[in-house]
Amino acid sequence: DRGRAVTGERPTGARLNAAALAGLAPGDGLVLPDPAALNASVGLVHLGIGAFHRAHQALYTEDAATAAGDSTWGICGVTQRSAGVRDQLAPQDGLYGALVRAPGTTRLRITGAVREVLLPTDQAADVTARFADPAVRVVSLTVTEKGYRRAPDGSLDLTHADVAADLAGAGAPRSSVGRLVRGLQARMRADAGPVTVLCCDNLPANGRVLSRLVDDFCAALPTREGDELAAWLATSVTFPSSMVDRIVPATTPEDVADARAITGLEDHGLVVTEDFGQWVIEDRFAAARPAWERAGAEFTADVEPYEAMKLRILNGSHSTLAYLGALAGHETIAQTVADDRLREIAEHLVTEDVIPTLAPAGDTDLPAYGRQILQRYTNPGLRHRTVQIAMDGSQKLPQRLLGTVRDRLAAHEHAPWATLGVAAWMAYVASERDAEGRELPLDDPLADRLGAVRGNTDPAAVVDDLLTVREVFGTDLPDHTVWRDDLVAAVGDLLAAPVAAGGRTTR
Ligand code: CS2
Repeated sequence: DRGRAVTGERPTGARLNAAALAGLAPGDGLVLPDPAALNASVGLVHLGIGAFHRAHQALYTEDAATAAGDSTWGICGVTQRSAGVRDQLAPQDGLYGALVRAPGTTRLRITGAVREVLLPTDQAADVTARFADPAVRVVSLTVTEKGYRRAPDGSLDLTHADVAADLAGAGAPRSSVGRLVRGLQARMRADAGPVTVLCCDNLPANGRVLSRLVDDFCAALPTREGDELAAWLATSVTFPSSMVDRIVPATTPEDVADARAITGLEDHGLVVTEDFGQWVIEDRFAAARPAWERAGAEFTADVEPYEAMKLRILNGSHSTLAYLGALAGHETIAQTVADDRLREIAEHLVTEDVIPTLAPAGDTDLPAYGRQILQRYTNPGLRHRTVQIAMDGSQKLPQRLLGTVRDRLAAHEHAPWATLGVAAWMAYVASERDAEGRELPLDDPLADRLGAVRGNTDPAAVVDDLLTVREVFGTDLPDHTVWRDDLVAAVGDLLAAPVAAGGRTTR
């Protein structure tokens, strides 16, 4: 078997925690944290402690701290709204496992990177105290694309009820930007010193995007209050951009059972991921940071080419495969790329449409980078569901596919494969069921608006209606009639017959 590294018997149902950790021995397939990590003090606050953070930045942070022998970088994770992660990790002394699935092998890494989890609606004062703590020198975020509450023009949506409440300042902050700005304000008042705000969401120029939203929030505050805060931010806080990459599907009961088979313990905080990770960070810190370079992160003066490369090649092909795969009745991305016609679409997308739009990213070999990504998708151990990636399409399409479309159109070229990806999103939104008759969920913050085309089988009507969604297509793309006609043709093909079911869409 996997070399079960458990010493002694334990009652079934025993939970992973610090005491149970002492009874485990590292071995084949089981990696344990340095016990000293459990005594680390909090140095980093993370907003949005979902599975992605726990499988990516948290592990880099733990590795960096171990390599540097620095015990001042424990993580305080702040959940967005639900008590889930806090209730999973608190009884486990913050410990959880990352099940790393490579083709043919699985290992379980237990980590102690997260030292505290706070539920902001319940523990607002504790969140504020962390922001105001001089020992905290980095605040990072993964709150997902929709978590930034942007208006169609990219500014902070001041009309959103949560943002408006946070500006009014009554009660605990409810929006991510509000929570961040109110926390920074507490830090200023406490004179707790400079801090770096590090955005780790899949948005291009993510540091600049966040810095602008923070500025918008300050500008909407009463003048004196806003000016004072803006002046402090200008001298004490930086917002570097970063490119993050690691595939982290939702944890399944099978993953939990596999982890249990290795440790004999229940882990309610388990995450599952691949044996690949990348993190490229703009080197612009206002204060100290973990020695992330010792854990494999790369630092660079200009991260934007890396972000465009990753968003357009990986996330662009991921979303395209997710919509095409879901329509065709494929449950996972691995199943989707096992379908030759769908895999070929992703290959064409990367090499013919995306790569010509990209600037060099360091010395990255772009075709090889693209091939490696498509290879990662074949990993049979990752049951990454197409409908999981399909969610929040309105928030994802612009940076994943529409930048490619715009750049190709500006160069007087077609972008047939990226256009097919956009058409697949439209067909997905319009379809109530997949090729096998199973229901397709429409999980999107704009679902009310998008839902108007659900069940509509007229491709021109679907395209023309969805093109008016300014949050997605802006004001330029709807006017591009040639592109609109290409979309109508592709949506027509997909609605008539999804690709794998024999549609005409592969050119
Ligand atoms: C995926 C990403 O869910 C999605 O939309 O495309 O989460 C993807 O797995 C990561 O960005 C990979 O780094």
